[in-house]
Amino acid sequence: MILKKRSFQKLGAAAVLGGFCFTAHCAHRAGSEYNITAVYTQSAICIDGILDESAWQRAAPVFLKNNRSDQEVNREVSTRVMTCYDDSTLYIGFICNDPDIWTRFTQRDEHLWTEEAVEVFIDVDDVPDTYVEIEVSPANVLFDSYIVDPQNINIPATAAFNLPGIRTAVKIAGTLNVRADRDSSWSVEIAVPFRDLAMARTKNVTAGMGIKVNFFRLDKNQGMASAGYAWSPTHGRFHNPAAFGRLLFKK
Ligand SMILES: [Ca+2]
Ligand SMILES: [Ca+2]
Ligand SMILES: [Ca+2]
Repeated sequence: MILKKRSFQKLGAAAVLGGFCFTAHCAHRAGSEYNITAVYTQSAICIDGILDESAWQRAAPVFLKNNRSDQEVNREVSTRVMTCYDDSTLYIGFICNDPDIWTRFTQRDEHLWTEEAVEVFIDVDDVPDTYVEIEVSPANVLFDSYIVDPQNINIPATAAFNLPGIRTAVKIAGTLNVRADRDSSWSVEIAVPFRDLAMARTKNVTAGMGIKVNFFRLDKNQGMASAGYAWSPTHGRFHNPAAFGRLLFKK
């Protein structure tokens, strides 16, 4: 573990002091027009990659756009993202339309962004340069890291960070890594305990709180150009905290 204990403590303290910031000064950022609401659920979410729980039905989806052009993407490669939460856990769901679903990675913290993946950035302490990055591949391989300097990311050091309680699952409608046929979609469920984000000091979030997040996807299909999709587009590198939108918690 290269991330020092001091950094964890700093993260925890800042999470408490910053209070999952939902204050007026947060709204001045470039991504401030992007809001997504996490609906509260008392019934369990089964992390199986199938978004059939009632909470997902109640959660209003957001759609990812082309990260460079800001344009909506074609339906065959469109991406929906939904969020919900309970007293202990934040849940993030992706549904990715995809005619060609593939990935070669098999091990945690491999460089998923060079192939196909969905990504979630979560700024838990309202310090713009520090945030958690989560990626999941179509084979349900996880990359999790804690970014401390978005302009100069030391990948081995940041990837040494692990969210101890994270659970992920992927369900594929199609054939993974069979590239001659035509696939339909892959869906992802991610469960992140709040205690992993706030380092055991902030155990619960409450309605009215907000945290800054962004969602991305990398897609490379046979016969099509490589594409990066974003909720709040950065028009370049994904690592642009100024573009983060806001995740609001509603009971
Ligand atoms: Ca499920
Ligand atoms: Ca694809
Ligand atoms: Ca990691």
